[in-house]
Amino acid sequence: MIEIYSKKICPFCDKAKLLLKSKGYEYVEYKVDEDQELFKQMLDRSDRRTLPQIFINNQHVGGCDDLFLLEETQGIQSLLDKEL
Ligand SMILES: N[C@@H](CCC(=O)N[C@@H](CS)C(=O)NCC(=O)O)C(=O)O
Repeated sequence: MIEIYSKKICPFCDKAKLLLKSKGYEYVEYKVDEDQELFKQMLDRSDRRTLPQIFINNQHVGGCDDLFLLEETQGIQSLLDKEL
C-alpha cells in the first residue's frame, strides 16, 4: 500500500503523484490542508514537515526526491513486495 500526505498547492506533491500514476501505482492520499489531524499524524509518522511525505507498506520513504531516488535505485516495487 502506498500512502501520500499532500496538500492542494504543492508542486512536489504533484510531481510525486505523477510518477506513481505513470508507473501504474495506486495510492491513498491524505490531504493535510483539509484536516489538521492528518498533518499531526504525518509529523508523528515521519518527523518531517514538508510535503509530500510518502509511505510504502508503512515504511517511510520520504518526500518527492526520495521517491524518485528509490525508483532509480532499488525500485518502488521492491518495497511493495516486502513482507510486513
Ligand atoms: N525535497 C523535498 C521538497 C519538498 C518541499 O519543499 N515541499 C514544499 C511544498 S511543494 C513544502 O512542503 N514547503 C514547506 C511548507 O509548505 O511548509 C521533496 O522532494 O519532497
